[in-house]
Amino acid sequence: MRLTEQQINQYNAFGFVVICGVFESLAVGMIEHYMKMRAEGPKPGDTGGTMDVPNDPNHEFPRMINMHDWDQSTQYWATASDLIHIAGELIDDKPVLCQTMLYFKPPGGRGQALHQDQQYITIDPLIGVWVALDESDQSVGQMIVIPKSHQYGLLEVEPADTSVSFTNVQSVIPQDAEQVGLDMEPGDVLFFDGKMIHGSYRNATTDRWRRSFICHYIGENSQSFVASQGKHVSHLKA
Ligand SMILES: O=C(O)CCC(=O)C(=O)O
Repeated sequence: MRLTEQQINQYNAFGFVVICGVFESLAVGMIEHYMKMRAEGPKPGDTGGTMDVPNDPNHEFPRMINMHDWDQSTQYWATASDLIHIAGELIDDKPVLCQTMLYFKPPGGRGQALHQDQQYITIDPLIGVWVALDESDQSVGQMIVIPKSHQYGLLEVEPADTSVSFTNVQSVIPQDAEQVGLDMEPGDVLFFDGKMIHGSYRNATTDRWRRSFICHYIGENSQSFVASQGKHVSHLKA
């Protein structure tokens, strides 16, 4: 699959692009695979979110991380030629997988406060790849993006509202920023720049899941950097 010039321009100008249907034939099987894996019990690095909201269903279905280290299917999907190819076109380098995650987001589950991925992973360029496994719309806590926010550079972090976010840290959001929700179908893929502000709100439904497969890639020529004081999630003042 090759991107059009318009898709590449959209990524560069807005910090993200959605490519429809890339994983359409895989979404159902992936849900089955990860639900079975989740039912096996705890996995290394599980994140159920802050404990101040004990009834958050994310505690029962915590987000998995770096499954590609111990699960062959994840390794296969995360290096699927379409993802690698598109990521490579967008960062103009050979992509290297650096992280995988599976966010279950059951009915009622909290979202993740708005942030820049480089407030977590200090390597540049960095590209996030978010694969919708279920239909994702406003009521299930779809992905929220702030178009063009990659142009702000790395921003400061501040405490997040943990009544709606399972993480306790977020980006300081510039005043003129406009939040846009992305409606996505199973198998649609969002590619986004490591500095583009994004996140999600609570799954407000009682009967729908919002599962997503998330990969992060750096380029072979990407470089590590040190975030200035106050701009990395680890700098959040207690
Ligand atoms: O899936 C979400 O709601 C947020 C995921 C996210 O922000 C991320 O993977 O960096």
